[in-house]
Amino acid sequence: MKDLLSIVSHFHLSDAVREITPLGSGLINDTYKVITQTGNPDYVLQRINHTIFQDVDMLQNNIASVTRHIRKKLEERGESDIDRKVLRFLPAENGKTYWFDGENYWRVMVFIPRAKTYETVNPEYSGYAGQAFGNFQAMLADIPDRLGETIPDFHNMEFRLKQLRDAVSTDIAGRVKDVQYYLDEIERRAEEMCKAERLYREGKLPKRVCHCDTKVNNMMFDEDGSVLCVIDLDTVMPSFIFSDYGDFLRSAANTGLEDDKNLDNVNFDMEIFKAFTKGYLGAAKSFLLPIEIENLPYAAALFPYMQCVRFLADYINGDTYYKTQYPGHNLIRTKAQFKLLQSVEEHTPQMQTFIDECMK
Ligand code: GN1
Ligand code: MG
Repeated sequence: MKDLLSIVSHFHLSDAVREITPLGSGLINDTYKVITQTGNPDYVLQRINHTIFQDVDMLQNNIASVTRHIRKKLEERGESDIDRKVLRFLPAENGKTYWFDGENYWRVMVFIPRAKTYETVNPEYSGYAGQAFGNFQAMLADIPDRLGETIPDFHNMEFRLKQLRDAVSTDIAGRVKDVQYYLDEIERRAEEMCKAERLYREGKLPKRVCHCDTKVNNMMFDEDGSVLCVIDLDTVMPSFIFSDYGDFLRSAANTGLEDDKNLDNVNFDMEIFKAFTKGYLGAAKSFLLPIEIENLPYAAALFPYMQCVRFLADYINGDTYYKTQYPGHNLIRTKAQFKLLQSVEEHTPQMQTFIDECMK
């Protein structure tokens, strides 16, 4: 706490600190709530994982562009309560929106009061989330600044497969022998799953500014269930719209946990799918191309697949990327994501029919 206090002292908080406590469940950065004497406002302190986000300056510049642009849009629309609808980062004493303490990078943002995050949502909330991510993409469509790729090739499936294959050939932790079944299942689908990259190279599929981490817990809901804002902006960058559509469904339409040990719990929930898709298309169909819409079921499969590949690669590499809670955690995650993928695959024809109906 003392160390955290001294970090916070480099930012211009409007009030004295009462307490700093851990916050959230992200797998990458460390997050704390900074509770002030008056609570008006409280703040969020984050240690940026700079092994993963290696260009912190670019990262914070991206976030500044995105939040500035969204703030402007909200103001133009005459929205009220704007500080609860877009994140606001505090400058540190060096004038930047982050502080380097010689070892770690830190940032502070204003805590959004009376807002909630969820690990699971019902269909109604999924509908709101669909609209919110559609709107988020729409608002960012005319962002004037060029955003950098904070993690190069982040959602590039060919690159993720290469990472897995490299991990397999090095086999540094001697784990490949235990996961052959999953490796085979992954390879069997590899070509189909790299479709987006091919369409992009052929000039048929665009990249747009996307959020790229649309896990359900990266969204803030107001007390009445409406969506306030999207958080965790570290990965906002040009990508295929599949990123946002697919990753939300991967997390929200899973009837089990991302790391469920009981695979019977893990299935793809069509009610969540329908509500989210309807909300998303309502907000996004005016700018989406037919090829993007046609491939939404592909996107629903791509993200459990990609996450399966990423968790498995990390397992094989000896658990160096994701925070884990117990030995074998990344393998449990791999299995759960694979089960989800299988369930998505079974539902593909139904998804297609539903999307066609929405577009009529
Ligand atoms: C990470 O930080 P968090 O938990 O929101 C990861 C995502 C994964 C997700 C899996 C920068 O997101 O890409 O989908 O874990 N973020 C990064 O739960 O790798
Ligand atoms: Mg997060």
